[in-house]
Amino acid sequence: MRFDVITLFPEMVKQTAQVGVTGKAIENKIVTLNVWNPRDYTHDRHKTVDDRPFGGGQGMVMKYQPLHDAVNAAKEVNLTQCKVVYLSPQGKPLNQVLLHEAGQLSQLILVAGRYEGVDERFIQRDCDEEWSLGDYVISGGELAALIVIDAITRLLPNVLGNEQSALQDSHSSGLLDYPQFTRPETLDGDAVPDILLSGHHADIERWRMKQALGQTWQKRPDLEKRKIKCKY
Ligand code: 4FV
Repeated sequence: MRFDVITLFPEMVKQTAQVGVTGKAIENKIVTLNVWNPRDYTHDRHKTVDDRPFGGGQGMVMKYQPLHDAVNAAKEVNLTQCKVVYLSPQGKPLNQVLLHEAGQLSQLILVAGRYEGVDERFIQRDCDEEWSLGDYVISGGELAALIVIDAITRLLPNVLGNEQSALQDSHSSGLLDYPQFTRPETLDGDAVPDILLSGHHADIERWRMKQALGQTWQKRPDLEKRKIKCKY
């Protein structure tokens, strides 16, 4: 799968993606990552990518033309299953279902905004969808793009050591995760649940499912059961 990120901070994206699961997936050529800086598609001496908002208001808005040309450059590879997504607080809330579907694409072009955002005509004319990390504002869309890349990459075949672990991730099953424990067995009298030391795998699985259901009911009753059939 190919990821392209349109960003004013290409190095931030490239360097962060080289770490951990995404870095390994890039090294193993399971995913490729290309970054495109709108500033490289400006035609004025000052390489202007933003301007003041019409109608007044604070901050600056990213101009249409550099963004448009950067997206076109990313599209030149001409992969069929391609989607252009703008990351913003106005977007569709990110969740595992949306990310799992995106993992079926050949190319995902992620547009990271800065300042107060981008010219609305760019969203309407050049973007297929708008996605949001959540109902809050961050300084730039790069962190959102990196989260999308990480969350999709771990769902791809042969990325995680044990493919099942993507299936068992919380939210992949539509439930929150069960509690995890590791050594020491007792921490100031606070012991690991006996069942986990029993070696009875069927009983442990049953206990874990009950815990996941309980955690979900208690912490996130809003989660309907999102049964995801991963492709492997
Ligand atoms: C955001 C979010 C987000 C808004 C202005 C970047 C910032 C600046 N992106 N989910 N929430 N973006 O706050 O994705 O352009």
